[in-house]
Amino acid sequence: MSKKRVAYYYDGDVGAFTYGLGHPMKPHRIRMTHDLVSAYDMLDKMHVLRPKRATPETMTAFHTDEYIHFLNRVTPETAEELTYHGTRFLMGEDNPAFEGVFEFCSISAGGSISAAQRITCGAADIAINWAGGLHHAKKREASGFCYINDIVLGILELLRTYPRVLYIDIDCHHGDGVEEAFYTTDRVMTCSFHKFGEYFPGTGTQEDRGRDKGRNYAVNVPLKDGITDEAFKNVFEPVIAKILEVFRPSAVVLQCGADSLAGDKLGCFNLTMQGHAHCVQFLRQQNIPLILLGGGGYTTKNVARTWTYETACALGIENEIDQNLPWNEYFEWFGPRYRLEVPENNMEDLNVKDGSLDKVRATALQQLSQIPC
Ligand code: ZLM
Ligand code: CA
Ligand code: ZN
Repeated sequence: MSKKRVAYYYDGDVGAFTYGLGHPMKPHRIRMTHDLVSAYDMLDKMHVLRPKRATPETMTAFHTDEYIHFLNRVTPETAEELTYHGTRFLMGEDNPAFEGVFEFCSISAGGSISAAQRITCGAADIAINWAGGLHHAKKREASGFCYINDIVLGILELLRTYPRVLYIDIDCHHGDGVEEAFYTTDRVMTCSFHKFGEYFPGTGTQEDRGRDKGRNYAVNVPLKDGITDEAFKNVFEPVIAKILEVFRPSAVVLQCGADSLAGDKLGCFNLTMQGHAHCVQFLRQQNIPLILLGGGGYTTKNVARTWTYETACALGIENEIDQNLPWNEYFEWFGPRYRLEVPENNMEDLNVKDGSLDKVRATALQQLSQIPC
């Protein structure tokens, strides 16, 4: 497998932001990931870059002026007043007006925009921004822990150069914000794998497949609890292979939300680190420019393990990496085994039991067969 030029975006300030006591989203996991990547000596094998922070103006390529103006000035103290008593812009406890929220967003979005620029200028084959992947953010409001849609901003940057961009989302939640942004265009195909049924945000059925010119260019793969590596691969590979065949993307953006891992605090799938990373390996071998983004992931030690391993996959060195974790700043968090692994658990896979996975795959492939050649 040929070597690839990898650009890795990281801002040392990102780990210090906090959504507030008890909030499941912890920016500190980005720092844990970076520490582990560093302990594995991967930093000198790639271009490590601090992203330029996104300005309010660049954010308005997708978001409304009014929302960006709000986000740029809101503080914990003024939130009540500026949200008109919680009726606009933010979504209750999911999206608190935490200290430094705009700066956090500018780092996250700056990383994804910079990653896209690094790809379009031809300086990298793979670009990584683990602080990105915040797929729920809407044009005029925050949603589901996401304020600025760094993914949409990154894809818009890619569209300045490339005719077609494929977005793939393996976060346990539906990638609704990205789907909505590109719902009526045939230049971006979105494909989300997610838990569906009494689960946030509640969208992403296979009936939702795009509108007007974008009809059939939004692909949804709704899943049930407990999906394992094998079952996931058996739907991911054929659907993505078919998309690559009919859509022929110039670049791929993969949202690597880690709440699809076994044992996640909010997720309900049963993927191992290897099963999750298989998606990265599969896309890397297609030789199409690739952007890897973060996303969800609420059992932070497993997030750090998996995004570290996926960084190794991007570099093509995953087979050389020691399964015993090297000493690092957060070593004790990784006990009792101190290994680079996320094992599966004994939950039942409700997708396979009733053959629902076969139906979902068949429906997705049938939709894709309607894309003109
Ligand atoms: N309540 N605190 C995934 C985004 C999932 C909406 C139900 C809030 C939580 C959750 C927040 C400490 C991605 C919903 C939940 C309680 C209305 C969601 C703050 C616990 C807490 O203890 C908590 C005060 C909080 C939020 C749980 N919220 C779990 N699930 C989802 C949003 C984001 O992974 O896809 C990408 C990054 N929200 O279910 C409620 C309906 C708010
Ligand atoms: Ca998803
Ligand atoms: Zn999620």
